[in-house]
Amino acid sequence: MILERDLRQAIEHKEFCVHYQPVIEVTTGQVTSCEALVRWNHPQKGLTAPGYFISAAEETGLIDEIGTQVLEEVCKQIHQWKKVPEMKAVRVAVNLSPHQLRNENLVQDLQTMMTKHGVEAGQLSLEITETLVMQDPQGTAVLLDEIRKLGIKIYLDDFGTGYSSLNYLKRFSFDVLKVDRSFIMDVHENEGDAALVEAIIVMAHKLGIKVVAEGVETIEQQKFIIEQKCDLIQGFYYSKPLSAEDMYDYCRSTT
Ligand code: G
Ligand code: G
Ligand code: MN
Ligand code: NA
Repeated sequence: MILERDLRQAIEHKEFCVHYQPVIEVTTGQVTSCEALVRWNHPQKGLTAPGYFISAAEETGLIDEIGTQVLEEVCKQIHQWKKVPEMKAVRVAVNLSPHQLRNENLVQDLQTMMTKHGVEAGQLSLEITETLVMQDPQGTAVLLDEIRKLGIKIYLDDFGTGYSSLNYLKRFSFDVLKVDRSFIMDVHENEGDAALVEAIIVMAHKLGIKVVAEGVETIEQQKFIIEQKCDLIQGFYYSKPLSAEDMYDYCRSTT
């Protein structure tokens, strides 16, 4: 069990770091973006994944401060990568918890960090979930418009697992939709999943939204996804989440 005290101490000691999972653009085969995934470099347990601490961070509200550290780290990294030919076009998407979207300083904080680190429009994106949108559709719509004005693209994460109405897809004009990995898992052997994934991609494209297939692990899944004209692919088939250094090596080896 994680204690609030431990999390506070971890924030104070800056024990969080960020890993990056490459996202491959199907038409070029290049890494054009990645997802930032927070890790806790725990003094005893070593590097731990969000599954271990995110819910505790959300319940205590400490996710706001962790999120700020993550955004700061990502903005710094974008600034570093801008100097490197293989990395300067790689965009970074950061996950946001519902709690963070309710923080009234969010837009100001994002603006401040982008200016401080010279992050330009298009370099930073945010991933939010359907659950979050559902909690306050009206308020979220207004907020997302403000965020978009900063040049930040909005991804709808874990698509298909929540309870949101299809109507939201139209109303919120998301830039990118991420098909949840539970639909991808059996896509090449389950007709129902195949039909759903196919339909999601067609629908998104008609609405002008790009699609990421998450959790692609095998060549069979990859082939199916490409046949369906999915735009982007993320998953262990290409790479697990990597440290910034390893991400650089990965991009260098694929360009
Ligand atoms: O344990 P695992 O790595 O599978 O957990 C991934 C989950 O943690 C995903 O649902 C992802 O959205 C969430 N997550 C990863 N990094 C961050 C982050 O920086 N902030 C927030 N709020 N959630 C994150
Ligand atoms: O909820 P979200 O989509 O943000 O979760 C991202 C999580 O999914 C990360 O923890 C990442 O490690 C995990 N992930 C990424 N690719 C794969 C994959 O191909 N298979 C599995 N099982 N998990 C993956
Ligand atoms: Mn995500
Ligand atoms: Na997801």
